[in-house]
Amino acid sequence: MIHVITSANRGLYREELHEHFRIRHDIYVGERGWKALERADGLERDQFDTDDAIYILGIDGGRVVAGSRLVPTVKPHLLSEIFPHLAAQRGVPRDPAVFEWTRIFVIKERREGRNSGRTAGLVMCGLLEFCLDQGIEALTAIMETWWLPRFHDMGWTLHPLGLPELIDGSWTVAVMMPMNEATLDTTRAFHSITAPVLIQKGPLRPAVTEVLS
Ligand code: A1S
Repeated sequence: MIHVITSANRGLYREELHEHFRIRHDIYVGERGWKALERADGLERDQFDTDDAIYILGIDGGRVVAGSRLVPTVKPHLLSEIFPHLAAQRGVPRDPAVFEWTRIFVIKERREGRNSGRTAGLVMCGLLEFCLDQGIEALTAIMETWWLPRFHDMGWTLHPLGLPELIDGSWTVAVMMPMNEATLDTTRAFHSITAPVLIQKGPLRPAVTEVLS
């Protein structure tokens, strides 16, 4: 199932969070070859893995199988600090109801291809459920353009924030994606998911109101 981890319930998930940073290093540094993220401790963490970061993790039988990160756009985030030029046309959104989505992964054994992708689909449904529950109205993301048909097939709306650029050999674009019930419905239908998938254990931290204070 899909679990949400914030600074409020992090104590319940110490091992899983550590495992997730280790898997991120394996995948982003080892598999994807993003050497700028390499760290001697073998844990991929950057300056945006702060107390404000929210993690949506797929955990199966105590094992982390998938993950994603949300960061409030009113705080420093990847688009505002590193890639603002990708939002040259519409500007970098900074809004308490808009979060930046980064670091989606599925471990290799659970990858299933674009037309099924059930584990990835569970993460996306969990993410949508969390956003709707917390009043998060949209996500921003920086993505390689191969994602575009995939989101189109799932019925998502994507608003480009600027023109695509070639980054490390991949065409990359920044987008804003509204989060709403219709998108949750079409994403569930695409992945044949019929019920809520998100588990919220322990104290909850209201995502939107918290960053306002
Ligand atoms: C963060 C972006 C934001 C959204 C947050 O038609 P198909 O079935 O062949 O399509 C496949 C692949 O071709 C395509 N695909 C995956 N990785 C690709 C790549 N590096 N370049 C070009 N195309 C790529 O996506 C379809 C499905 O891929 P999959 O791996 O078989 O299955 P699954 O289960 O849907 O998992 C997709 C993800 C992206 C989660 C998985 O491949 C993964 O964890 N990759 C490593 C982490 C990663 O690159 N994350 C994106 C960070 S940008």
